[in-house]
Amino acid sequence: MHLLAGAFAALLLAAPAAGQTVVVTGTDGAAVALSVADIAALPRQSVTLSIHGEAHVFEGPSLASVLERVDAPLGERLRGPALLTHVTVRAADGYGVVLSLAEIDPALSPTAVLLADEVDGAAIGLEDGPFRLVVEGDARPARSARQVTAITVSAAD
Ligand SMILES: Nc1nc2c(c(=O)[nH]1)N[C@H]1C(S)=C(S)[C@@H](COP(=O)(O)O)O[C@H]1N2
Ligand SMILES: [Mo]
Repeated sequence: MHLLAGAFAALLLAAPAAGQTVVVTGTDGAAVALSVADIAALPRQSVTLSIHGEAHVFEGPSLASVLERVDAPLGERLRGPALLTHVTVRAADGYGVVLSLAEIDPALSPTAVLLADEVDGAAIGLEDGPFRLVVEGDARPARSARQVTAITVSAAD
């Protein structure tokens, strides 16, 4: 019994890293499920964010580079009605955060927005990750959604 429980626990601890994905959906409704490896392969940046008075260094791809995978209207295309485009980030516990695409686009906004997969030099554990939203400069980390499971890009109604 203990052996079985141990084996089961080992399976639970070992399996998730490979199985976890974040589902990213574009304005046309087309969705792509990105794995931990897919996210790790994108160009990386780091951002320091203070959580409960402690500074943490988060690392991962810019959210913009993740949204490029579903052809979000970034850069020169982010003008006119496209400025109404918004991005909904959903977490495993139902938590959610909305950002405008303009505040995510490094061509418009100087503050980085990351889909972090590392904190303080190690992979973000499954209690908080594997993916966590990090908005540079936020004084209170309320938008730093833990356990991000889905990201949806929506055009104006
Ligand atoms: N998924 C999820 N992420 C979340 C929250 C939450 O309730 N669920 N709370 C937010 C708030 S209000 C804060 S202050 C920080 C707290 O970060 P911590 O849980 O690492 O201390 O997480 C943010 N991210
Ligand atoms: Mo909070």
